[in-house]
Amino acid sequence: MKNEPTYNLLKTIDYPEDLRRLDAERLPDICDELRQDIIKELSCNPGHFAASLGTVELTVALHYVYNTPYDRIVWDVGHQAYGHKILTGRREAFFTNRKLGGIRPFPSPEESEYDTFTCGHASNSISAALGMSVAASQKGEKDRHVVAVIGDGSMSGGLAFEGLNNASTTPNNLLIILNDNEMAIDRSVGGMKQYLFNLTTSNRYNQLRFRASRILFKLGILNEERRKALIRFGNSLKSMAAQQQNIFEGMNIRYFGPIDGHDVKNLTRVLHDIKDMKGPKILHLHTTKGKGFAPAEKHATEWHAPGKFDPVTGKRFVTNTDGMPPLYQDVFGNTLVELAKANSKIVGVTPAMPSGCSMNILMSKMPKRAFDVGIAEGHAVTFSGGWQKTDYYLSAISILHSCSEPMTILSMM
Ligand SMILES: Cc1ncc(C[n+]2csc(CCOP(=O)(O)OP(=O)(O)O)c2C)c(N)n1
Repeated sequence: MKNEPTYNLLKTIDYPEDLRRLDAERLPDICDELRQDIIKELSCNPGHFAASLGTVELTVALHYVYNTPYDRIVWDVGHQAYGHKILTGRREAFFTNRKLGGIRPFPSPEESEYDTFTCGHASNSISAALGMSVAASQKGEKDRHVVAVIGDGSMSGGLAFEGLNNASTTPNNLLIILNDNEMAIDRSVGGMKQYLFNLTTSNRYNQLRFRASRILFKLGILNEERRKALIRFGNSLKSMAAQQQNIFEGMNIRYFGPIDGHDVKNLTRVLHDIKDMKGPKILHLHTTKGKGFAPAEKHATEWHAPGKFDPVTGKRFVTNTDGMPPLYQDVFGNTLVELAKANSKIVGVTPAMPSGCSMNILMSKMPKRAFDVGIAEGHAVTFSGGWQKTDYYLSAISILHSCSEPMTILSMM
């Protein structure tokens, strides 16, 4: 953090149309000022921090390339959208974030026409955006673009797969942006995370292919009709090289990336290039949660929602809890360990909230008896039900975490 942040450029941006008037060369400066603004505001008025730092360049690029609010951006969860709020008419009001009568922490259509869907729930952006995209084509709004922004953690949720499944066969022009920082609140888990990691390793192939198709489009050699045949050819080549089929392209969803989600100028160029391509598309970005604030980059889980902190040193101001009751989640986490010690048939299951519900205590003490199953509440409950039906484990505990209140299910205790 610079000691004296200045917002010379940012203060000229009240709405995205002001941003769109800027020369693309100025975008890195805007990103810098936006990031400093988020850091400064959040240091004294706490909220979700690391996720919004990781989407600064994406936010600027989206509002620069797309004609918002006519074009629609759907944020998954919405905890990464502070930059979006600041650029869409709420810069002056941002200090009231999360305060009584102030602006809301997550996007909300009741607050702004730029907020296209009420956020909070993970994994629903693809479905919501697909609905908007299909409705737009049915209404003949050929020029209206719809973009869903989803994190790699939220991509592990069943609802995201339901959306992809539907997007693959229902005619639409949706763009899905996969914001892959390898983190949910804790580290991302599961096969999707591993799959995305493997895609990264074939990065060079993807970039070459993307550049080649851009040139072919520009030369008029590649058009929409030839595109599908070429994708299939490209897919076969890539699948052969990686000995693995691209899941998205296998579902007829054109895949681009992975590219650096912090290179705002390149990101803007890529968005321009793919904006008007027909059919569903996915753009895979690599980002760093907490980008631009060293302590948050290093410890993204702690800095997911860190409370107040010193914006220069990064020292967090821990509230004095003397005389206060313990946190609900800590009572839960410690009690779970006590119960598990007393009853060997108890296991813990959490849908991507090990630190949020303090099941990480059980995870560190009895790693074989605690499971993070990803952002997948329905699966968590049914998985626990499966345990409960075996002869070995008559009891299972699963935790549902919906934003702030952990809910405990004790089955067959
Ligand atoms: C259905 C549901 N389950 C759990 C949560 C709690 N939660 C909020 S953010 C988050 C992590 C999201 O990770 P990702 O999508 O990768 O976004 P990132 O934080 O990395 O930007 C979780 C689990 C939620 N909001 N909704």
